[in-house]
Amino acid sequence: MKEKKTIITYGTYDMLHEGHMRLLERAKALGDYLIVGVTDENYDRSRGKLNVVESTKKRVKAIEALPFVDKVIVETSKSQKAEDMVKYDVDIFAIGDDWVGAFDYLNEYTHVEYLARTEGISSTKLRAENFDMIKLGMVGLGLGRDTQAFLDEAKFVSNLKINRIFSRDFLALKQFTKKSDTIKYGHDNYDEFLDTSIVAVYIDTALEDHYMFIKKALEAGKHVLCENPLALHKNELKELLGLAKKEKVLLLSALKTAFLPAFNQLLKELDDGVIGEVKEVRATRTSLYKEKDYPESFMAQGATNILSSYPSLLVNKILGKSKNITFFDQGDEGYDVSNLIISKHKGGKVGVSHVATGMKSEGDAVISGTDGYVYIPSPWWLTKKFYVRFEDEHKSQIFNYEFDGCGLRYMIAEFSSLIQRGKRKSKMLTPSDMVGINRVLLEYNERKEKEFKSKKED
Ligand code: C2G
Repeated sequence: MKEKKTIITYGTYDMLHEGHMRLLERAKALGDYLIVGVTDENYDRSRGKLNVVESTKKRVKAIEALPFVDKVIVETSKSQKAEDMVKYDVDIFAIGDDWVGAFDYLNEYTHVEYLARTEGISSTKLRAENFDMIKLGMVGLGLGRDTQAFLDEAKFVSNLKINRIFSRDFLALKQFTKKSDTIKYGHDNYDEFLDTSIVAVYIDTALEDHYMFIKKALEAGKHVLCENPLALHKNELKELLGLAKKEKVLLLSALKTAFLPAFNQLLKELDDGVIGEVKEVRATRTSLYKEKDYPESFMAQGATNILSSYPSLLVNKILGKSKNITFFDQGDEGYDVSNLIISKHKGGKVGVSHVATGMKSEGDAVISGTDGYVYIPSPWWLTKKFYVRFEDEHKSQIFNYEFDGCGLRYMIAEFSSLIQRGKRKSKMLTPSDMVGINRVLLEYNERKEKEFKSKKED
């Protein structure tokens, strides 16, 4: 006979409330020793909980402070529960009855008990009561990305309302607002649009207009989420980030990959040394825009301007800022249709980014380390799964973070959550990350310009 009966339960416990506490008290009453697993941010996001406002640290602290809790652990993946049952020799797994049936598989390891949930209170309700609704306006009618996809994904983010759109194209605007079930107000005057009650904008226009649209929005005190690249010329991004700081608003680059659960897990694993010391990062992104319905002017921005932010994100996040960059470009109509970008980083580490709009290639990524490598299958920028492989193939691991939709919801959730929490920087994509990523295409544009000038002089 065991001396003490161990109970375990799990949850997010965002904005700890009476419903949580009552459940924990009753769980403890089932035995002698209560272990509480608090879900971490990344796991929550991967299981669709996008709107959690408190950090893992804060939530763990709140649970630790409860007198009836004996031990707090952090839950990082779906498979952890079964492992914990064995590890802690658990007698009872207790959880609210909103989960009835979902954890029956754990009966193989322990006794599963569903406890009645407290009616009338929830974190969702508290968040709605405690945080203002964020009104967001869209700028541009889906040039680089489908406007409707953004709206569909935004529905998964709470406390966010999108009901206005700006476009210079009056006819397209009229057609869009007529059809849309959410956006009823169309503006063809940007100043008037900024003068409304919106607090934030999402910009998706022709690349050369990003800088001007961002600048005006920041000056009007609006938070900005903008498609890539944020700026095409030297010093512009730094100026915009300085302006955002001065206006105390958020400026975030819409690099959706940076906010995906699998991508963040990958960075964590690399930081923990899963493949030893990283020596090289290779990533490819190609897209034949000509086969889609894109205007010539968009194509004329060239492969580097249109696409390099994605591989640069991977390279910069893992290897840090680039020290010197070599470009091997191809193109014949004044802009590049392919560019192999090789960058050198601290410690002699190498980044290899390949972008193309005029040829097709495998869009995968490989990160090589002293002990092994990570392989992210195509399309790596929609990171769902990655493989960690070693010389000894038996040691290989697969990390799987499948997600629904096109992945935009994680980015939109981060943007809106930062605004709600009064934060002006994202840890997932810092201002310095944004500057490092932008630098690659700025260098390329600068060199092209010099080349062009010297040719003219000849
Ligand atoms: N709960 C409750 N009454 C409420 C709200 C929540 O009894 N009004 C319970 C839930 O049933 C759950 C616990 O409090 O047992 C934590 O709830 P959440 O923070 O919402 O976490 P949840 O998503 O249910 O975590 O691994 C995570 C768990 O599988 C589930």
